[in-house]
Order: sequence, then C-alpha cells, then structure tokens
Amino acid sequence: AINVESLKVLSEKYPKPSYRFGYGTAGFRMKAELLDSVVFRSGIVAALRSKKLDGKVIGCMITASHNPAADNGIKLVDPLGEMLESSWEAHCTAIANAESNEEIIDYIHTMVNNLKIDLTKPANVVIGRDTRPSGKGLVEAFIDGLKVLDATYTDHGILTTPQLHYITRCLNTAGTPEAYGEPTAEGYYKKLAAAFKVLVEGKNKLSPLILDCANGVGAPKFKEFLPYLGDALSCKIVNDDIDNPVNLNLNAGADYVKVQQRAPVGLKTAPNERYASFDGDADRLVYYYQDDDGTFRLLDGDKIAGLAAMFIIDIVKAAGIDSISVGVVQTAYANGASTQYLRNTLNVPVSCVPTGVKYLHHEATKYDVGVYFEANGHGTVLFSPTALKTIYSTEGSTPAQAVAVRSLRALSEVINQAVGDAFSDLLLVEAILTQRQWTPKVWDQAYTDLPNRLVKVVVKDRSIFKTVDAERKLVEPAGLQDAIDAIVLKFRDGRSFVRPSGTEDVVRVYAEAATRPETDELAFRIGGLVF
Ligand code: NG1
Ligand code: ZN
Repeated sequence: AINVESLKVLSEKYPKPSYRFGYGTAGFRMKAELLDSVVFRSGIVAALRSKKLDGKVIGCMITASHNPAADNGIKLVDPLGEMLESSWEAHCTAIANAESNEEIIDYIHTMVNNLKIDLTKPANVVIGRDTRPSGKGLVEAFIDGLKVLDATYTDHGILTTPQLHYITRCLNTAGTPEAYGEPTAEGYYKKLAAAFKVLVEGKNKLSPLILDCANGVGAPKFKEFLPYLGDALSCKIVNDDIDNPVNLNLNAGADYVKVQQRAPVGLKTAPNERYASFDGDADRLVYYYQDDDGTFRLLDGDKIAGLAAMFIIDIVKAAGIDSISVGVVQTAYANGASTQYLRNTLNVPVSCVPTGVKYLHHEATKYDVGVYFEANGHGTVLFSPTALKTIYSTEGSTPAQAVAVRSLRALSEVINQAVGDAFSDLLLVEAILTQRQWTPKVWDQAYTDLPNRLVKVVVKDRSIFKTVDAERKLVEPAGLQDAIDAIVLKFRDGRSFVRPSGTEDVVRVYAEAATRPETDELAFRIGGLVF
C-alpha cells in the first residue's frame, strides 16, 4: 500500500521549487539544487514501475553526463537496461510537477487504477551515481521516495552509467537463457576483459592509448578495470582529477572534443599517437589523433560506426555465415560523408531516426546486427537473438572460419547490449585496430568528413519549433524551412537543419558544406534566421 504518512513527512524534506520539470531524452537534468523534490518523487515512480513489472528490477542513475559539475540529473532504467518506456516519461513529469502531497497521492492512485498496478507486488531498484558532489544527497532523496512504497533497493555507489544499465540487465535475466552476467562491477570487468583477450590474442600490441577521462567517473572505474585487462591493453589515463569537482568536463571529455573539434586540456597531441575521450558518465567515446602536418583529426561516433560495420561485415563473411545482415542507424547529426560511405562503399542499409538513444536502439533491433551511433560518440552494436543463435551454433568448416566465428562470439560479448558504453566501445575499437594493425590515420582514410558546425541559439520559446522527417525538416514556424532551403541551395554539398534541444533550453543549428569557410557561413546564416 501507499505509505501516506511517510510520504507526507518525507515530502516536507523535499519541497518543490516553482519550476516546470520535464522528463526528456536524458531524464531530468538541471542545476543540482533544483532536483531534490524531483528525485524523491522519481523514487515513487521507480517503485511503481517495478510493481507494474511484477517486481522486476528498475535502475536509477544519478548523473548529468557531460554537463558542468553544478548540474545533476536522474534517469530511470527499464529491466533489460533500456531507457524507461516512453509512456512512463509522462508519469515522471506529472508527479514531478504536482503542487501538493494530495496531488501526488491522487496521481499515484490514477496510475494504479489506469495501469492496473498491483501495490501488493514487491518493488526492487538498483542505484548508481557519478562523481558529482550532489550525487550522494540525491541518492538519499531517491531512497526516501522508495520508502513510500516499501521498495527494496541496492545502492551501488559510484558507477558509470553503462555499468548501472549492465547490472540492471544482469539482475533481471539471471537464471534465464538470456543471462547476461554477474550483476556487479567486477562481473562487468571480467566479462568484457575475457572477450577482449580473445579478440586480440596472438596479435601484436598497439602503442599505448592516451585516454582523457573528463575528470569524471570514467577515471576511477577505468583504473579499476585495467588490472582485469592485464597486458592485453596498454593505456595512459589523463584528466582523472575527481577530487576537485569544478574540473568535471571542464575543457575536457568527449563532448568538449567533439563540439570544439580540438584536443582536451591536459593533453598535448603529437603525431602518430592515438587518443580517446570519455564523457562525464562514460557512455560516450570519441577518438582523435594529430596528422603529420599538425592538424587535429577527430574520429567521432560516425567513424566508430563505420569501423564497426566494416569489421563486422568482413568477419561475418570470413566465418562463412551469409544469413546475417548488418544495418546502421544514425541521426541527422551524422556527417553526410559517413552516410555516403556506409551506403555506397559498405553497401549497408542506413536508417535515420530522431535524436535520443531510445529511437536509435529501437531501430537497431530491426537488423540481425544493428550498429547505432550518434555522431557525439554514444552508441553500440545490437545482436538479435537470431543472430546470436546462428553465431553460437556455427563452428566454421575451415580453421580460418573457426577463428572468425570465435571472434564474432567475442565481439557479441565485448559489446554492451544494454546501452552505449564508452568502456565497451573503446575495447571494440582497440580490438579492431589490433586485428588490422591499423593506426588511427589508416582508420580515418575510410572517408573524409565534410566540415561541419553545430551552434546553439537561445530563443524565447523553443517549443514553437516542430520537426518532421527524423528532425531534418521544420514544419513550424511556418515558412522557416523554405527560408533554410533557399540558403542551403547556394552551398556546395550544403546541408543544414534546425531542431529544439531535448536537454537544454536552446535551438540547435547544424550545418555542413564542402569547405570550412562555407560551412561557417552557412551555420551563421541559418542561425540568423532562427534568432
Ligand atoms: P539534445 O540536447 O536533444 O540535442 C543531446 C545530444 C544527443 C543526446 C542527448 C542526450 C547532440 C546534438 N545532441 O541532445 O545526441 O546525446 O543530448 O544526452 O549531440
Ligand atoms: Zn553521457
């Protein structure tokens, strides 16, 4: 039953500020000091979700990813480690905005009735948080929310976001044929390390990777991981200062490197070295290197998708399996040159979906092997149950085929099936580069990115911007798309689109064109239309 007395008492601890909250593509995310009431109430929703799913374990991650240290956020995770089902996002938003205890209670009753939730069912939740100083207090608020419905929970303390997703999936699949692994950080390390070792066995080791951890949770966790990898991976960590929270994501990390198109602070690039950056909760990864002429070269999520798709197609062929098809899912932010490469060189089907992992993930499940990446470095590769069955029931009829089958199995183990994971993606890239004995420069030669620019425009009301066609076209405000089209036409290889951000109070303008100056001018002119 609902513990109404404790709701009233606990709710006093977490008064709601006058603010309109919205559960978006990244959950709730804002200045940490605004979050107490939201997180407390999210505890109630998490418990309801678990009861609705017959006691299945729901995940809760307290993080604001690549945002500054003063921000924080909360995301709920469904049993298989996926994002919370979209219809429940609205319930989170509604409860977060309730103006009184009575309204909260009424809303719970409405949910119980409409969704036929049996309150006598158990509720189970697992919790993780990143290194933000506000995290600890927010976890306490969340746990107080759980108490309202007597939910049981395990608090795992500091974790990367993908580790929390992994643990959630393991707990819910334990003892089934889909069992995913031991539900602990240690289980995660063991599983990934074992698979990685198979992939690099007998190959010459690459030069050390230099890894920027954005002064976030990736630093202590990757250090924890390294001993499991032994000498299979050599890696030098930079930007690992989690003791001074102001440094979190400050001029460092995957988002900074991608948006600024330059190396992070604390890292001096030299030719022929290989660099990578995590974001603040270690679910995004980008690579980069310095060209012989000193130019900074980015290998972003699109480049990772291209590398992964190329490799998987080859290895499936080498294994003598022709029944497995590979597809790639992108968003409108994918570089035009990457889409061309996938379609015309690799000959793989490419789908474009709206921004937000849930859309990418969902679309990727339609392929036997679905590779999905956002240009910003968030993504993974999904193996369908049929593909897995084929991979595990094939032995290969030649020694070469047998080796390829073994690699394919290890790939499906090294890649996090629950969510995009910077650790797991890093091992995927390192394994491919090792198997091929490629430098980042060779990897980069697959195609040349079109110059591109992403700008934020602050507008009075971003909700007036309505898009269609996977966010590539505006239908409102009326006439704006025609004006955009008219400008884009004047630029060689020009492409530009405008959409409201789902995580910040801004409108984003993306532009690409044949040259850097043309790209900048295009972005500037489209930005001027929106402003
Ligand atoms: P918004 O703010 O909706 O553009 C950003 C990223 C997404 C995704 C989400 C969730 C860009 C252009 N957008 O979304 O790709 O990562 O945050 O964190 O990078
Ligand atoms: Zn992140």
